[in-house]
Amino acid sequence: IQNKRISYEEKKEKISHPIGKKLIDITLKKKTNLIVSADLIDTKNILKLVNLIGDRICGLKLHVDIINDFSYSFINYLKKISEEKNFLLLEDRKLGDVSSTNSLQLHYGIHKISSWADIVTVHLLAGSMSIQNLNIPSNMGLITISEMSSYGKLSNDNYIRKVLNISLKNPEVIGTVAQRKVDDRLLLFTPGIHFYKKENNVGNRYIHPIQAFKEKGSDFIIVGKAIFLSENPKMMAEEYRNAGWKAYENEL
Ligand code: BMP
Repeated sequence: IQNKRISYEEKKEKISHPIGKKLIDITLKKKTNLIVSADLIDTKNILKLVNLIGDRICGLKLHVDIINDFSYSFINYLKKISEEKNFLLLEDRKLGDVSSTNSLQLHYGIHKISSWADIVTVHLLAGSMSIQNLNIPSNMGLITISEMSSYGKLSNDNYIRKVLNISLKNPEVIGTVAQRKVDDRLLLFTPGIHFYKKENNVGNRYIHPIQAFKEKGSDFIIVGKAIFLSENPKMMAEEYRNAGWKAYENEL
C-alpha cells in the first residue's frame, strides 16, 4: 500500500526555515497539530483560555489588533507561557501592502509584532516583492494566504498558483493557508474547522478535521470559536487535538 501523504518527520527534512522545523518538532513531541485561534478582545480571557489549552496545542493564533487592553506585560506573560508549555505564537496580521509599509507594520506601532511573534500571516496581493526586505528576525516565519476558507473568496486557480510559487521561492515563507493540497515543501494550515457546522452566518465555511487531512492534505488545523466559545474549552481542545492527530495518522 502506498503512503497517501508524507509524515511530519519527512516534511521536516523538506522545510529549511528554523521556525517551520520547530513547529513540526512541537507537533511530534506533543502529538498535536492543533492551532487555536484566540479571537478574544480582553487579555484576561486570552490568558484564561491559554491556561486551559496550552498543553494541547502547537500554536496559538492571535489577532492582536482586536485586544482592548493590549500591553507588553501581556505579551511577556504569554511568551513565558508559550515557552513553558511549548507552543508558537502566530499573529494573524494578514499584511497586504507594499514591502515598506508591511515592514513598518511589522516593526512599529503599538504592537511591534516582530519583537514577539514566531509567525505572521501575509496576503500577496501586492506581489512577490511585497514580502522582500522585511528585515524580520531569522527565527520568525511567514505564512502566505493563498486561498481563504470563506464563501465567495475572490482568489481563482491562477492567483492561488502564483501565490504558491512565490511562497516556495521566498525562504522566509514556512507555509500557506489554502483549501487544497500544496507542495510538500510548504506547511499547510487549515482554518474553517468545525466538527458539525458547515458554515456560519457571516460567510465562513467549515470542514471536519478528517476532511482537512484526507481531502485537503492539511498539516495543521486552526480552530477558533468551536473551542473558545464552548462550555468546556479544555475538553473541546482535547477533542480537536485527538481528531486532528487521528486524521493525520489515518493518512499515513
Ligand atoms: P473560527 O474557527 O472561529 O471561524 O476562526 C477562524 C480563524 O481563522 C479566524 O481568526 C479567522 O480570521 C481565521 N481565518 C479564516 O477563518 N479563514 C481563512 O481563510 C484564513 C484565516 O486566517
